[in-house]
Amino acid sequence: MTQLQDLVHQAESEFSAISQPAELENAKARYLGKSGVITGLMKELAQLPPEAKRERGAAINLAKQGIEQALQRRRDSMAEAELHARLAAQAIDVTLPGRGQQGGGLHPVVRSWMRIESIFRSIGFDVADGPEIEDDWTNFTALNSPQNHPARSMQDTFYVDVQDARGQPLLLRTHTSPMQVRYARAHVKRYAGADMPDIKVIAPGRTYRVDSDATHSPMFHQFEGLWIGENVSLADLKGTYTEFLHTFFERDDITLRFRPSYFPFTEPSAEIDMMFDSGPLQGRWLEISGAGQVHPNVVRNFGLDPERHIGFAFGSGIERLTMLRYGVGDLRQFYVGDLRFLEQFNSD
Ligand code: 2NL
Repeated sequence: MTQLQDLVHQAESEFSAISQPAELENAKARYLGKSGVITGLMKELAQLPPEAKRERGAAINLAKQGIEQALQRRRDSMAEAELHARLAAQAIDVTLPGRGQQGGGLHPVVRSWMRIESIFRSIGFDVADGPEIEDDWTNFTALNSPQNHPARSMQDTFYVDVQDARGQPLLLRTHTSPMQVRYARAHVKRYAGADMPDIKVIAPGRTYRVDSDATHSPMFHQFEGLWIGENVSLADLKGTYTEFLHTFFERDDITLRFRPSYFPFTEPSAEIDMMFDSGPLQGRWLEISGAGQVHPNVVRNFGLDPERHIGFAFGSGIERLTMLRYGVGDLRQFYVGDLRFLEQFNSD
């Protein structure tokens, strides 16, 4: 092998041992640069006779081309390696199997809420709606709650730092009653006394109280019922609530008990207790609702004469009814959003 072929091979193996572009450019200078090996050989040509000069010059040129090609090959392969490395680093594994479509479901409290609405609609009740941020008059005063009632204190109620037209701070409604107050007043105004149909409405929704432990959540769901007419009695309350419980729990072997109690907005007032006559909860009295005959002051605040209009109201917790229907032991399960809990209610 000639000295020039050796030189080309030496350059080739030197280039291929290099992995950094800057090093490759240094190596190039050693062969092809101003004081490089090839340039040196070219300079030596001057001393040769013309015939040998041409021959030697052609051979050096060939070697120079060989080195330039080796350089270009190494540049190309380095660029390609760099591209591969970049693509590998940014790779998206398109072979990963998809997660598929997850079926959503309704929250158990919402399922109860919907069942309650449809049961009461089926026996002639309308469904009211209203704001969760209420004014003091509609949430408390209209419902005959005295100014010094503990429910009106900062410790029991979430107040909002905004005042209403009467200069009272707004609050998060502490019960669903204010929806019924609004509904009843709008109803009375609409019929202006002439041939007014009964007020027969339920009001389901979120309510808020400063309270949090195993059996109390600062936000919970309630539904209240209100039936006012010229001849509505506590017998109607008993019939209505019994019918509701039988339909809600899908069973007739339930015993009800009305136990005397006190609420500012009803007189007389009662707690409604229920008992399953069979099954795992058999024989245990369960507090299920508050109720009573609507207080004359509340009837007056609806814009009606309590000597002529009379009726009843009740209020129950939707979480509590849902726990009894499905056998849920801890109220807090409803609020943590654990799918292993929630998924159990998607098929009833
Ligand atoms: C309870 C007590 C009750 C009412 C709610 C009511 C509503 C109006 C007028 C009069 Cl607009 N009363 N609602 C009456 C009695 C009891 O609920 O502790 N429920 C869980």
